[in-house]
Amino acid sequence: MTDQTRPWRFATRAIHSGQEPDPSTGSIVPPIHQSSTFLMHDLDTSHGYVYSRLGNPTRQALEQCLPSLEEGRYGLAFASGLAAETTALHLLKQGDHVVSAADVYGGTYRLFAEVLSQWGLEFTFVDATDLQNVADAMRSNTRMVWIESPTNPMLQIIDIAGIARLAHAHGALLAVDNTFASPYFQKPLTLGADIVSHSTTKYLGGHSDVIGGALILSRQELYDRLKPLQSIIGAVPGPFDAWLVLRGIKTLAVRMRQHAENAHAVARYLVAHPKVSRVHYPGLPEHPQHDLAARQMTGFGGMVSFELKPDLELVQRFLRSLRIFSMAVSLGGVESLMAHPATMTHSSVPEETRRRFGITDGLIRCSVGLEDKDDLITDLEQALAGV
Ligand code: P1T
Repeated sequence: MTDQTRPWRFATRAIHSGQEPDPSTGSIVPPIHQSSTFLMHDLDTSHGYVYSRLGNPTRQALEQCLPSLEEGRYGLAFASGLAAETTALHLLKQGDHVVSAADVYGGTYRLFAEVLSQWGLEFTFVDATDLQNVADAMRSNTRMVWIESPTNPMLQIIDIAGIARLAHAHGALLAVDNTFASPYFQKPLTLGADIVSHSTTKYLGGHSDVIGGALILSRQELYDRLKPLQSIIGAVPGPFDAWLVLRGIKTLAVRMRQHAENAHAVARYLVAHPKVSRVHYPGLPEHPQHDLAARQMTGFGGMVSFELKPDLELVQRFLRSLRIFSMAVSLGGVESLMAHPATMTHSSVPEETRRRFGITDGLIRCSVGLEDKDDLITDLEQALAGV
């Protein structure tokens, strides 16, 4: 289907792409088609809707909107970010090798290292901020490189275009988890990535009220392989969840601008605080990949990690004394959250690997929400005063 919204800019596409008024009722908002099955008019299952695992009109509205955000051509929605990842990895077969960035969401690490490796895929985890590490890990059977940028939780920036060249020179696909940046600030397909993955649970949904995932592609050949996998594996979102993600996307542009502005203010405050030993935010000039971030992103996002004394009792006291920030995993919602990666999001990563990549007991990850930034800083001030 041709996308009439193509010539429009990001914020306009986010509101209108795939979301034309409903032709049968005029409803401005796409209806929630809460039906598992659809009336068939003949024995031909190749057109129209048949069964909601295969396709559903609300999910299709989301699947049309997603590629318009990422400047791709095809979108597939899933029941979670990990469902999207699992489906993408089914492009590979037993004996294939994947080079993965080591600094990825703990659940991704676990899916690769504990589950898919049992099914005959081989994984090498590297510090992908240095392209040489990726080059050294490539083998004749390497079929995919998997990265995040910015990474979870260290906020490292990985050179997407550089890794795309490397992967393609070896005949491998590059998949980029674009959850942290969101398509508002970064479009990996335009930098050479083959697959973009999202946990739509985060910035796309934006309100901490839905679990979802997505894959976005430019090439038809990949879509033709992944579209059947989506329905064969069956990890699809229900219509209401697809609708919630679509509703979140409508305000993505304004939310991301404010997330980034608030995160910048929080990062600058933390840098100057004597009890904070390090701050990881790609928008700070002292961030080791600040220049790369400025080149491949159009803004630095809403996530900030920082380090207190590596003392679990002190960290817990700090987290519990916050009044606006909630101690919780996940990110990308309107409300500010703080997580402790070593015991929460990355507890499944072996301790030795965690330490090697800087996930100390003092590391705190902060999803800066849309509250007034002065209130957020006042909250940090009072909590830091108590530790
Ligand atoms: O939770 P789910 O929707 O399945 O998404 C998994 C996922 C994938 N990629 C990234 C970069 C993520 O951060 C996540 C989920 N992360 C958290 C729940 C968290 O607190 O980091």
